[in-house]
Amino acid sequence: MSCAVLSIGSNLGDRLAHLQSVVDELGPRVRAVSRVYSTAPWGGVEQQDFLNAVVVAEDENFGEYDWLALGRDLEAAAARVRVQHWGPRSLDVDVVVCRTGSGEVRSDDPELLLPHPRAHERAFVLVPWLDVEPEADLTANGHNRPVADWLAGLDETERDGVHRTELVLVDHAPDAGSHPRDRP
Ligand code: PH2
Ligand code: MG
Ligand code: MG
Repeated sequence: MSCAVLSIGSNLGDRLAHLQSVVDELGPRVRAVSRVYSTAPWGGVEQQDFLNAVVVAEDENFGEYDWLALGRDLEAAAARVRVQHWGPRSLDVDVVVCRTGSGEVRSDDPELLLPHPRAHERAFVLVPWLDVEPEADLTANGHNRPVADWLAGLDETERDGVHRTELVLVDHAPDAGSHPRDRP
């Protein structure tokens, strides 16, 4: 059994549809879905704004590499439909943290670094994550801190680039009504 916090983003083509494809494919594994945020591009490459969200998912039979593989399959599916040439991402699915019965997974594999080594620097990950897990914490640079504290420590400009939208990802899971985002 494992539970993954997934950061999903798109800045090419039908951005919302690309994000929705992740929620659709995860199906009953979805535990919570954040709101959708419009976010300024992070990392210095001039490109279109992204839509970003965070999904928490659980699967009895999944380990961390299964989440990685699923993410890559979804990225490939979105790219096949939308991307004509090199450029911004039609869909990016990143595993931020993965929790199992024996605790949070640490991984030094360059293919799957866990926890995600840049998550604590990215308001486009931290803000939607707090929607669905307000009490979450995250280890970075050897420090375990509440996600809210990592966010508070970021430059104002970084936080100001993240805007909540009215867009909603539709979760078809049977208990979708009990998700935090659906509460008044
Ligand atoms: N993903 C990147 C690079 N920069 N910026 C934002 N705002 N959102 C992203 O998802 C993103 C990015 C490559 O993974
Ligand atoms: Mg990424
Ligand atoms: Mg990625």
